[in-house]
Amino acid sequence: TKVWTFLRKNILLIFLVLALGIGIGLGAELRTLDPPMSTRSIMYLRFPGDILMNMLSFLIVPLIISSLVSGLASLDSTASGKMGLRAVIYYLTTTFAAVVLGIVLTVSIQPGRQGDSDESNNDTENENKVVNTADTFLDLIRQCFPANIMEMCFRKTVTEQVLRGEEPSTEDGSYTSPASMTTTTYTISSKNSSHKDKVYDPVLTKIDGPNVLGMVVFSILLGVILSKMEERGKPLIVVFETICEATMQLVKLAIWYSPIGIMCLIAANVVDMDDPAKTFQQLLYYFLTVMAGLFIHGVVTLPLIYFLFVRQNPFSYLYGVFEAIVTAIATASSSATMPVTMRCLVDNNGVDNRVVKFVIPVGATINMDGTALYEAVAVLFIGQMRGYEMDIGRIITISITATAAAIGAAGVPQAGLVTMVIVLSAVGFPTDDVALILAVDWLLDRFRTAVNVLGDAFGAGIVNHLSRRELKDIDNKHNMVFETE
Ligand code: DAS
Repeated sequence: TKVWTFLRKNILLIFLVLALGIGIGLGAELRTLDPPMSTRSIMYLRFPGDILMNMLSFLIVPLIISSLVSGLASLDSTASGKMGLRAVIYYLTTTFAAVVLGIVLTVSIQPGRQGDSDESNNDTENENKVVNTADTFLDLIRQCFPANIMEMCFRKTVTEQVLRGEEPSTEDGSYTSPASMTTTTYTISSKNSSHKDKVYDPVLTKIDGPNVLGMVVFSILLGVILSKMEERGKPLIVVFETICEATMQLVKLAIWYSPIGIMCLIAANVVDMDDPAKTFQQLLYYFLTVMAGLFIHGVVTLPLIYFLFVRQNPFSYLYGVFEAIVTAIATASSSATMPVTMRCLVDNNGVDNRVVKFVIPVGATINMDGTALYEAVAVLFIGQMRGYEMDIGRIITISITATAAAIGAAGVPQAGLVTMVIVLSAVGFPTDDVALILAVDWLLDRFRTAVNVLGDAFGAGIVNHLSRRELKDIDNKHNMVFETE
């Protein structure tokens, strides 16, 4: 019976582990087919995975808006202010710690100088492409103030022309700022580009995505205002609470379906990937440096910080969010993983609902430790490989801009690769140089997304612990009102 209870309790986890294993095995098996699988059959193989991606993406807009509005409306302004401050301090310090770790590892391992580096000093005269760092920051702020609520939820941005150095434009003539890549809704496929050809001609695939940053700002403001309106705010708060509850029920559906989707996503990816032996030849040290950094940050630094604050076993906490980690690896998107993260924290880790509703949507949008670490390593690696001079000034610039670029990256696949142009142009490297690391990016993307999600999850636990007194006060106040009624 003990075995039975264990199985029943962990059934979803078991399914997920099986999904991972079967996905990799199936993909590896299908790769050996002769003739190789056609693009069409790979599409069919991926289909159940696409449905999972859609299910999760569908939930993002209602979940972010309803959870932030109802979460903030249920707190008083001192509690939400304190909680917000704690969360922001946590986000910034952990992101910066990740960048520093990345820099230390890259400077000591020197991945760009290992192996045959026939790339060095080639094409140094490449002129810098359009990206202007100041414009990019302005654009980030611009996104916090969406002009149109519909556009905020269904935005499309144009990135293709930006990367190619042309003037951006949209078919309908609406305005798209030159740096809209900061929350790109596109992904770069590495399929047709090989860093050996030194041609950076990204194939950009459209993913329509919401302006999550704008949504977060709007919802926070609305939540705070509603909380101040007392009785008159109540009806609308109840509406948002109900939407939030219902959406969380929908998340359950997606979670139970996720093993099938994850298995197919992984299998299709394994079938579709370029020959690993060839791909990793030159990038092996770079890949290992990023992976080592992600591993140290995710399994040592973050758990340690959690333990220092909360004094509880960080690894059982990590175990509680395992589903979210696997979903992050399969989807490569922290936004898509957000619903799963929220459920795990409430159901498995006992984090207060109000903290989760507040900290996770914001964290999934701006807190990206994995991406920050990766951007720092990637830019330093490019510098080493090309033989550019890396003085302390440049390293400091990298550490600051990598943090900013990670904050600006949207939670969609390979967004970090696109915002890396900010870091590259800040240190004066040709932005075309991202081509050097393109080949392994799809894989690194999955692991950095997992660390991004882990950072949010630990953050929620820490903020929850630090805010326990305020939360209790609010509960007491509610109880008192209830009793006097
Ligand atoms: N894949 C991303 C995420 O969703 C960001 C990135 O590309 O680094 O977290």
